[in-house]
Amino acid sequence: MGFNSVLANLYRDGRDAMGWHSDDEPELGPEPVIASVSLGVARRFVMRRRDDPAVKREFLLEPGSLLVMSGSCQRDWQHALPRTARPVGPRINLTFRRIIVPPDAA
Ligand SMILES: O=C(O)CCC(=O)C(=O)O
Repeated sequence: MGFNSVLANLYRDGRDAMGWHSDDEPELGPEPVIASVSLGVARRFVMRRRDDPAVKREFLLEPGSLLVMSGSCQRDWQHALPRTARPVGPRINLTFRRIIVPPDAA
């Protein structure tokens, strides 16, 4: 089972950001594998547990990095790409996913 779609996000500068969310849309299935490739400037990527938002993890997503989220990650964690006041250039993020088409929609 490979990926069959990719979502591209452009962050023009540090004012562009992504709020807290999980990639838990029904069309992704119960335990989606999300492969996230970062290009451009490095930006902070933060995660927090849904059942205890005080539990956080933080990663610096460098250009060329690959972050894979799988298993219960989307069910148990939210993630975000915070704004930054630092003067930073553009960043592009590509997230590869598998969209599962429900049988009655085929
Ligand atoms: O830009 C990123 O690294 C995060 C993107 C993201 O959260 C998403 O596409 O769901």
